[in-house]
Amino acid sequence: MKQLIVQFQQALAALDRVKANALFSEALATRTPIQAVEQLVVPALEQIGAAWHSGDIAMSQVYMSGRFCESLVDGVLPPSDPDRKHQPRSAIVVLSDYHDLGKRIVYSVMRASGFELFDYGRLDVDQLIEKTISDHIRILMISVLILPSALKVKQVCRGLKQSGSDVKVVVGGAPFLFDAQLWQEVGADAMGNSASEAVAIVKRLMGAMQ
Ligand code: B12
Repeated sequence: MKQLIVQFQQALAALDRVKANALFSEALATRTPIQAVEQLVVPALEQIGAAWHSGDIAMSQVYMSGRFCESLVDGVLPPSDPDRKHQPRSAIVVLSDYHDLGKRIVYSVMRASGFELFDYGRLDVDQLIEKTISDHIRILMISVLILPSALKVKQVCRGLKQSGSDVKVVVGGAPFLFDAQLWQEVGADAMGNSASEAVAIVKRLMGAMQ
């Protein structure tokens, strides 16, 4: 698998869609779509990020890699499953920053696992508090890309609490992967490292709500 990740990462950095597509198909031959996404796409993008950080590739390569992976993921993760679970009202959102991939994967995997949830797209703090309250959301999933956005989760949690909402806030994304305590510092109820963990967390929260 390591070899495949390196090749996939090189194809992305070279903006070679045909090669990247072929390598992704190779991964899909022996894995489920979500395994292929989490075992190939996610680590390759992490390496792309590290290469940008060390000055080896340009931001445009990072951007194009992200966009291309979005379309690959869109193509294999089913948008819905007919057998929906009875569940508390839930929503997912990107808080403030401009990225979609993490949220898109978590959303697809949640839906593919039978959960129905609102996709709020990208919102800022006040809009998110307002929408969460007016939609009577019980489980709110927040995805962020950069640290300043992660810190804004604190304002969201405070605002929701002040308005009397009993919503459970689940967070995820790069800043929370780098700092294992951050989710508690911003007042979230749980943090997930991956889309599969998101499903497990929501199941646990649902159990505690009954
Ligand atoms: C691709 C990328 C971008 C793309 C995003 C394109 C897109 N369409 O999404 C672009 C080029 C736009 C971008 C821009 C920037 N980026 Co950038 N980017 C990345 C990179 C390389 C990969 C991110 C990614 O998409 N990963 C793949 C997805 C699938 O992973 P993920 O988001 O982590 O999601 C997974 C889990 O975290 C989890 N998850 C995610 N959300 C949720 C939510 C819940 C509820 C749960 C349970 C789980 C969960 O499940 C997902 C699937 O496994 C990372 C490197 C890294 N190590 O993450 C840097 C990185 C995130 N970027 C960084 C930075 C600094 C920036 C910029 C500020 C750069 C700049 N100077 O302009 C801008 C900020 C833009 C903005 N304001 O929003 C830093 C952040 C550092 C920090 N501590 O804040 C990183 C870590 C790079 C680095 N090493 O410095 N970036």
